[in-house]
Amino acid sequence: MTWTRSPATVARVTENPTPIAATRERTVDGFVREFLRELNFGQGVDLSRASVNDQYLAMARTVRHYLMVRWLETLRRQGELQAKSVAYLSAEFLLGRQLDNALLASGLEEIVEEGLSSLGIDLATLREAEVEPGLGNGGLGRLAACFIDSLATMNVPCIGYGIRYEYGIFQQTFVDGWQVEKPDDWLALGSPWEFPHPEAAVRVSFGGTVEQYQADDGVIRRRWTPGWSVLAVPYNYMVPGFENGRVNTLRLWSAEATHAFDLGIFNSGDYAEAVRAQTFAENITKVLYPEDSTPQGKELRLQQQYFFVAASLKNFIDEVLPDGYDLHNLPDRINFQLNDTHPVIAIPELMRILVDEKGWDWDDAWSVTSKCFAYTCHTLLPEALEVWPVDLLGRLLPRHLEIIYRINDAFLAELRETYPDDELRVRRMSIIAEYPVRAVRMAYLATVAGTKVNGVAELHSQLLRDKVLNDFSEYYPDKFTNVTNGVTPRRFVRLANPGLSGLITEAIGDGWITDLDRLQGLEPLADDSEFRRRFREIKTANKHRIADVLVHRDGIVVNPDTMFDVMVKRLHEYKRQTLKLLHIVSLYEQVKSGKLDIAQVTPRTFAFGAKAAPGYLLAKQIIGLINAVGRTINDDPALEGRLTVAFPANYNVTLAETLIPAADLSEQISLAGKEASGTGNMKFTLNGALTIGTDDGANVEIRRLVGDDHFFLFGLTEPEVSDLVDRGYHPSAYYETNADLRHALDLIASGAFSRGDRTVFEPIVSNLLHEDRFLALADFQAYVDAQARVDTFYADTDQWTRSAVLNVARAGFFSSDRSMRDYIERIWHTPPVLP
Ligand code: 26W
Repeated sequence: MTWTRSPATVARVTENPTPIAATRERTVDGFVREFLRELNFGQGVDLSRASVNDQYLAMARTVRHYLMVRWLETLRRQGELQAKSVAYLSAEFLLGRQLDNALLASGLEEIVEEGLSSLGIDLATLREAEVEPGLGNGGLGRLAACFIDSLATMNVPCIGYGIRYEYGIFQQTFVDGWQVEKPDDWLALGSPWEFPHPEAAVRVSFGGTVEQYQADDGVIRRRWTPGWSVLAVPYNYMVPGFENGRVNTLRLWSAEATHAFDLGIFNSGDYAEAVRAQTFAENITKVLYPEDSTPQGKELRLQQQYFFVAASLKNFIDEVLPDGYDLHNLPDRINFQLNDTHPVIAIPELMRILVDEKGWDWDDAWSVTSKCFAYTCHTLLPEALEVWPVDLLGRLLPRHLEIIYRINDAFLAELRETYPDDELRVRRMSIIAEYPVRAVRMAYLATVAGTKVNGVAELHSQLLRDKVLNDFSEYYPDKFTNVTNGVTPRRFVRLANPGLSGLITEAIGDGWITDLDRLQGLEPLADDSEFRRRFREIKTANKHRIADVLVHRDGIVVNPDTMFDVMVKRLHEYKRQTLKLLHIVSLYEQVKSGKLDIAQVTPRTFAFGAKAAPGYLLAKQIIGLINAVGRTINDDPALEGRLTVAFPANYNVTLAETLIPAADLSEQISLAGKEASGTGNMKFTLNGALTIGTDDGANVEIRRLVGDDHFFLFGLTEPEVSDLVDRGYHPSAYYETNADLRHALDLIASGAFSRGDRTVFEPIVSNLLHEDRFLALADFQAYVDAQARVDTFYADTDQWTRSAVLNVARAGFFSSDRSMRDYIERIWHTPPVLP
């Protein structure tokens, strides 16, 4: 990559004019002193009385002090340089625990471990005290967290802007095998990683009316008089680069009542109403919506979106840019990256600021606005594309709706010039849908206004161009591009898999941590039997580690001497957890009916992790069924302990970090053409699991890179799926003709897993037989055959391990550092700023 080296593209810093505060003493004694000071003066306890939580909070604050000088320095230099930056706008940042990452980035791991141990404190115990900030649903939120980690590590100026939900993604519990949600009170015991700045709060307004007036310059303008407003209070988080001295900022907004709002009511003497108003304001950031594919069209969600986006734009323009900055140059200074459509309301908001507040001409404002945004789409499911009914939008943001209409009018006029005889096409492309209700299509707005639109894997980007946004890709061929997702190797290899990291570093040095392509250096070692032995030893140790966690965390007993076959992701029909379940049920049925000798069955631990959206009933039933099948199988002596189903509750980033490194087999079995990319698939590959997967999302690229011989491909391809659906898909035909499938489904329907009650899982069976939107039955046999290939392959341990090593060696492409390079080259054009 030339840009990393070419000095011409690198902004240079002039001599530092102000003295930098002295760095903290990076010695064990220095750390111990700082830690005890924090414990005494920060927590107000002495060591003998400190609880684990006291110790954790004191340590976290000590560690962040070490990063503070770097953070201040980064901010100061950024203020001086005014280099082009990325503002990553995302309604979700699924950060995971912060402590280990901060220790790693600052190079303090050993000092802290030693220092604590000299005080008789075990670092591992303190680690466990951290409650992860679960401010995201799944892939999209975790991707945002990986991206900001990579940008900091690559010295690229970036601000993450998002929402500080008081309650993150719900805690999943199982009651009799059924999902029961509990609120995620992650702030209850204190949150040492955030820096609140109430003095920097900004006002965000909603509702009200719009009127026409003649301005002083004689021009007719529109004036928005909002009906109510709230305060947005920023909470800053450090985003430390890996051992490079850079600390970027993540700014999450929290809603509070404004004074004016309180006072007006308070003065009227209605104290209870004043308090109600406060609660109303704070509701905006109270809770993360737990739907990760079907937008509910809830007003509060639109409030959240506008709230964080309006606060972020204002913050950037008023605080980050220097006084008197000429906003005509904004596109040279910033790129607002829209993480899916959730922040797309930022587009009319910038237009409103320029036209209404700054008094610009519409055309000038559009010319700047249409150069500042780029849009990433993360889905292919039509039901996941956000639309906002104009009723709702007009009530909440009347001026923004007007602006959207005007953008659309101009766009449609332009289209009619290009397609004078194709009114049908023009209507198809309208930003405003007319049916079933008049509504704004946020993806279309983002496409019209953005400089670029990207999908998140090659296949996904191609399907966006050819299907979902086909008219737009014909009209704007140059706007469309691909950036394949990636994951940060710091968190998901270096921290999550210390054993493997040590082995890799021993073999090729530690450069891979920031240059993951170097993993290629492991390739020859796949043929080295001693290396394979150690690789296997590490995998086994990782299985013991997760086995330990599962016993203590969930009371689940697993056997580390089995194949770990893992499927962890949100529960969704398109991801097809039921397909894996049918394979398990079929194996069980065949053993019970005597068709299969249990001694012939490869011992496996089938692990699941999945949260269902609380309102997604079928998904919740599938969870109930997995647990029911698990109970039956785990308790059946006929299986001689050879098959175990492990479904720990509340899968989250923390659990992923111990579960993924223990996996032998990675299940990536979505229906082809439905999973935009997947990022779990990449984490497994990097940790030496082999994939059983369809030709979907980033699986396509994983398979191409690791090679067909080291990947278990099965199932219909996307064109085959389209074909079959066009011809008419009849799932019952598979049931009729495939005896194994029929027996498995019949066993579920018989009540065998529900104490004889045939009604409990009837909806799942009947859905599969009569609807099966995601063609699980069509792919069943291919999947079972692929699993048989897995068994045969696994029986040859050396062969399997060799493939696992090659998976790691060939997966360097899936670093989020590479994704960031692609965004920089194809979309942002933001050079790194060298220290
Ligand atoms: C409620 C509305 C809604 C709709 C879609 C909320 C959230 C979404 C997201 C786009 C869902 C999501 O997380 N998509 C996932 O994004 C990952 C990162 O790009 C991909 O790897 C996954 O394939 C994709 O499902």
